[in-house]
Amino acid sequence: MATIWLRRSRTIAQSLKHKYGLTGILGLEGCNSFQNLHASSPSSTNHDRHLLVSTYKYSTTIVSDKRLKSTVALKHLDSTAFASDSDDEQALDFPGGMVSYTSEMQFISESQEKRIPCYRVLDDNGEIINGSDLELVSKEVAVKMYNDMVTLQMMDNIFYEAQRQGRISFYLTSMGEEAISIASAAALSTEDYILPQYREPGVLLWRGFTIQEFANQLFGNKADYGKGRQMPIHYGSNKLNYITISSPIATQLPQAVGVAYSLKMDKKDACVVTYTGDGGTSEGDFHAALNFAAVTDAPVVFICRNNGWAISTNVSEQFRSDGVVVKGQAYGVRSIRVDGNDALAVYSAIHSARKTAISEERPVLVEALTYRVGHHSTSDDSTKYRPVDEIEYWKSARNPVNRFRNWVESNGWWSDTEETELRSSLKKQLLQAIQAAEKTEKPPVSDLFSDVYDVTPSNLREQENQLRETINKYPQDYPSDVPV
Ligand SMILES: Cc1ncc(C[n+]2csc(CCOP(=O)(O)OP(=O)(O)O)c2C)c(N)n1
Ligand SMILES: [Mg+2]
Repeated sequence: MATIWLRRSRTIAQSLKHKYGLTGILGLEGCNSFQNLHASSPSSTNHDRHLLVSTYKYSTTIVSDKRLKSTVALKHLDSTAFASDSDDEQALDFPGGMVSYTSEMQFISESQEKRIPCYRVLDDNGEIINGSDLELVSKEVAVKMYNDMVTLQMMDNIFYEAQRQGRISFYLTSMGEEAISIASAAALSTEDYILPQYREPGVLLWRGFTIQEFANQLFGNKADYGKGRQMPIHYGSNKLNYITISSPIATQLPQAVGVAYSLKMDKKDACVVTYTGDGGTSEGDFHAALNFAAVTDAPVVFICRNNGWAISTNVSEQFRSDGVVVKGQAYGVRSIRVDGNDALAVYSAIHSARKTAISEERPVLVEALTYRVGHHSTSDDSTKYRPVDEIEYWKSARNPVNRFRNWVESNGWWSDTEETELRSSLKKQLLQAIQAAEKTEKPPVSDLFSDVYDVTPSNLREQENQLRETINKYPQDYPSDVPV
């Protein structure tokens, strides 16, 4: 098989040589498999080898001419970095870049001596640490950030209670992680696309999704953009460039790279921001996404909310590496570790990451250290697998909302009176939104069968008729508020 193929290649090489009259002009990137195949052939000669390499060079030239400019790698490993610490004068001219030799047999250590530090700007009391490298936040932005954090807290308390009362079937809070979603959203443009996991409703809130819109989705009523077909908390908004949440963990990550790549091809002044939890980084999709983003130079910011837990799995069982941040470098992705409970640090880091993603056309990985103060969801009781003291410590001593409030207050931008007014107004709005959402009609049964096919296929029409017949026959077993 290999011999036939080699003969064919030789013929092609000869005809190309005849046609173009020159031997390879490009480098040898990517030719190792070609050479390996050739080397394994017993009948190969030096002449064949030369010819094959030439063939490869011709075809690369032709293919790369046709390639879209946006697929051409702009950045390579620093070619000056390879020989700096080697006494061997020879070096390996390897596809993808030069590699120096060493006669010292040294395995790369599985860990660094010191853990990667965590960037923060506000100390535990909410005071700016002298000499901090930060992006300034105006009064208007800071007050909105704080307002939205409190709104998220209140939404979580009241919607969580609504689930406990059996009014909605499921809920999931952002408790303890309010700073990550709100501060990152504040640092972005609304033109940037969001591909969330599920603990980032704060981004929607920042972009103007109303309390009523949240309630409509949770109650799956007629006003819900998903027409009640998604489970509660799977929000989405076309208008706000927020791609609908889906439960299979980490699927949003490679999708985000695709979206980012398309923004780059369209030369948009925007990036994609995608979120994952620490648990999400154990999915293959996380690794595929980082690599895919690196090689396509896609303008995407990966934000990992490392909150210590993936339901009952602690991070110490999740990975042996120094968290998530170190994984970026292995894929050639610039990375930073941030204190996820310091809103100003998150804001500054994301502001800078966005700039890098767009102006340098490259991905960035941000690991935000935080803690999931709430249960995983309403289907979980986290006191079964973690100490209550640990939860309490993060809820009070490391609370991101209180810490940010201290800073906003110290600037004279917030007061106790404003706090009381905000909380009581939010409570009213939330209760009204729940009542209105509850009263709004449910989407009709026919909506279960629409929006997938342009023309509904006959098997689906049959199923729809069957469902109607069954509901009419056993009405007591079906919700009475769904129009049949
Ligand atoms: C592919 C897949 N596997 C398993 C699950 C079940 N599951 C839902 S959430 C979750 C934990 C995710 O943890 P993490 O990514 O750390 O996010 P967090 O809940 O801590 O915000 C798991 C295992 C799922 N939804 N999808
Ligand atoms: Mg987690």
